[in-house]
Amino acid sequence: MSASSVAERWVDGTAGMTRPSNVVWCDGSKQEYDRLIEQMLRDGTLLALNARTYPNCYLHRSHPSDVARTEQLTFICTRTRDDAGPTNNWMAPAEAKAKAGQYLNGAMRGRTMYVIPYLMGPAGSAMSRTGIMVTDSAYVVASMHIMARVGDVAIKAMRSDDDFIAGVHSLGDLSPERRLILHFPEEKTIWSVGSGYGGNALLGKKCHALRLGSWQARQEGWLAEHMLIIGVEDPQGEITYIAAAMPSASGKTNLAMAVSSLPGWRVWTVGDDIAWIHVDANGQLRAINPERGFFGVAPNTSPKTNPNATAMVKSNTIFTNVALTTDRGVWWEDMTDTPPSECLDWRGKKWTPEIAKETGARAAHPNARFTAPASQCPTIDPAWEDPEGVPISALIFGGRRASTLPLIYQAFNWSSGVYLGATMGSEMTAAAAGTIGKVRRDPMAMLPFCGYHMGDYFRHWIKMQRSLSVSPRIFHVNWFRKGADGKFIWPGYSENMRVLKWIVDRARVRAKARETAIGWVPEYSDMEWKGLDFSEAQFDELQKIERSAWKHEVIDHEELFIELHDHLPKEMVYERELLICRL
Ligand code: OXD
Ligand code: MN
Repeated sequence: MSASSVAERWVDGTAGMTRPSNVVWCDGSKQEYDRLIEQMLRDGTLLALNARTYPNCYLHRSHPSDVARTEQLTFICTRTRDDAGPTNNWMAPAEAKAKAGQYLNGAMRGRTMYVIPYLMGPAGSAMSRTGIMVTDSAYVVASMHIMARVGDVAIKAMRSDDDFIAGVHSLGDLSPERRLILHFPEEKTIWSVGSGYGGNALLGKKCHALRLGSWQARQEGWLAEHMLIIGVEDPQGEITYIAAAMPSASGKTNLAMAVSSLPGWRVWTVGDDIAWIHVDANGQLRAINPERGFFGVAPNTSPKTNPNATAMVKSNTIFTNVALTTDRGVWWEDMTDTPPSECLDWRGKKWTPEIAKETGARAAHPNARFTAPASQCPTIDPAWEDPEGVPISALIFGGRRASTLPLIYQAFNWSSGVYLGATMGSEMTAAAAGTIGKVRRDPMAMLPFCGYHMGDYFRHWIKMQRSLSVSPRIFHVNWFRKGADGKFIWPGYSENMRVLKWIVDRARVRAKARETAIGWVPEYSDMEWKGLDFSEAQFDELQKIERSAWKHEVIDHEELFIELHDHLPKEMVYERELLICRL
């Protein structure tokens, strides 16, 4: 493989800093993947699963202190603090490089440095972008093979010699004390040291496709979003594409692969985590999924909650921090109704239901993951790799809210939709005492992923409408509203199809709605109820808009707006004032 001279010079310079014993350029081939797997089976990085029940599947156990993204160690290193904004951790570029340089200097001694040219997005798409990352982790290389398009395809997609995001990754010594995830948007560079966890180490994903992606998107006039993409097919066979943003661990993968409870309706999967959205020559939004695989949360994935993901991970999958059953299969909490009588937990220790009862020990880590090729998803959309992307007709924002937010409402227009996305929030689940139930504002589910000032990000969203000839309809969903009895009112999962149907019908201007203070809502009779016993009274409880609660809600929005003060677009202030007037 030949890379551009800029890339080669950068790789040489990085090797000069990290001092690997050898440098290997990856070609993305199956032979390369197989060699890496064999090597990791030999050195114990991977365990082979049952070749009959889980062909070509492997288990990786991470360092116990390296199991999730570490937001407190993640920085945006712009020249000025103001460009990173108040919602990001910021470090000056020189200080960041000096600090991480200490951990990276000589970090690859005795190790191989793999150079991975990768393409985010389908081959041949003008929306796709190249990255070149180096890493000393074979697990990262194998995972990148699944999650991105690796090799020549990435080099060929470069529009110029320096048209790539440069990523340096080293496991370092895996100590959280010497871990840093650094983004230098002005230099199109990422440095990540001290973690092998997907969100920190697979640099194409959160670091490139969202943090640097959002920076590039703003410069180039597109959107890099923390959104799933689905195609909803109606009984006439017409597909309406929707992108949806929900905070991490709120069921995005389940929605991306939803099974419909409505006959004749079905969901096609384009992506489960990230959408790159451009405006085409006709002023229509079109989206690609920059990824090639799914890095999903295993716990709570079951034949009941997500039969498609369950089928998808039966082959060619790398599992991380799940439990190992006695027949070399995998298990995690809620995967089956009955737990195995014995297995090895995510750290390799004996686990039984009795031990769990006594000590509270979990079999799988709560953030245990599967890494599987998207092509194996039974509902993968035939157009998921279309270089032109898919046309987006609706956007959904969703939070996890026990009260106040109805199951579904539609924003009045683009700017009220941007306001709705900008102010979305979720109740924190397992946080420290006193904070449970507190709403964390997570604008467009991008709080940990926006690579620049959040106020400028809202401004960019508002501005996008100027280039649109058709504005997609914007909706908010909340599957998690609870009744007076403390139980979820809405059954969720496959029944969410009823909500998707109303959204599609609204986008196609064939469903009715009622105007309220916060937006358009369906009446009971506007929804399809066949096959579900759900009364009008239950629906009213689910859809109730309490003015007093909403007044508090709007007061709460102000906290974020004050934080963003001089960068906040005036449209957001107007939208808030309009909402106050209507309430
Ligand atoms: C993810 C996340 O892993 O959002 O997708 O944290
Ligand atoms: Mn995510």
